[in-house]
Amino acid sequence: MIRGKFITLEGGEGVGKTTNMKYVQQLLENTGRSVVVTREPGGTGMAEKIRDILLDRQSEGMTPVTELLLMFAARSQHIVHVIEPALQRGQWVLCDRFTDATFAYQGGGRGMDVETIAWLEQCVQGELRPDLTLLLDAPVATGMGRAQRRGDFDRFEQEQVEFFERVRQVYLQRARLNQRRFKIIDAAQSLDCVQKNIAEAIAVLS
Ligand code: Z5A
Repeated sequence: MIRGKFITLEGGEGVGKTTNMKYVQQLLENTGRSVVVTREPGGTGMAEKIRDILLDRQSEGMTPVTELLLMFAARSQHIVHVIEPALQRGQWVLCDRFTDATFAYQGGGRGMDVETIAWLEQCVQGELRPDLTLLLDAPVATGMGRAQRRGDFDRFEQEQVEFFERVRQVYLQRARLNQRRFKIIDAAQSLDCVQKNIAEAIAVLS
């Protein structure tokens, strides 16, 4: 059995990850792939409960350490019960956010130590890394403007512009350091242009 590929969508708030997940799924299925679509934090019953705690505005006193550990606790469940079995069955896994988000949000946003995050990454994931990461990148104001039209903010969406600027810079820095894995998509463009760029990136992989 040929192992499947692991594709992640990343980016700041409101850049269009959710909008484009279906499109990427369709592209892959059109080439005959069996695709498992999932998200982080979440993707299993227990991990979705952890997601609820992480996003709940009532969890206001949550410390950055708790937040970081909960992200990796959810990820451990997700990898063992969903991601790894699917890849071993030869399915392709398409995930809305993964560990790059932890480096960006907990590292960049909250200022947690990068080496600690890298250590947790190794403990929880072993050698597992995405084969392709589509980084949807747009100015923070563009993404926040789109997300705000939706109303109803979760615990992360209450953060200030400076927080999301740091998140964006860490994403871009990681993309520069891992050019073979990352494809940066200009998400400020029209949806048609964004999807054309996504299709080109996916074509290289398949
Ligand atoms: N988090 C973390 O801190 N650490 C971690 O390790 C992980 C996650 C894994 C939940 O993520 C939170 O978890 C997240 C980071 C944290 N918090 N934040 N912020 P999430 O992925 O569930 O939530 P999100 O990032 O806030 O997603 P979002 O706001 O739903 O953004 P999106 O999915 O990228 O955007 P969208 O819903 O597809 O699009 C937003 C609107 O823009 C919508 O009306 C679209 O129709 C519109 N749109 C999309 N593309 C375009 C274009 N090209 N032009 C015009 N309009 C567009």
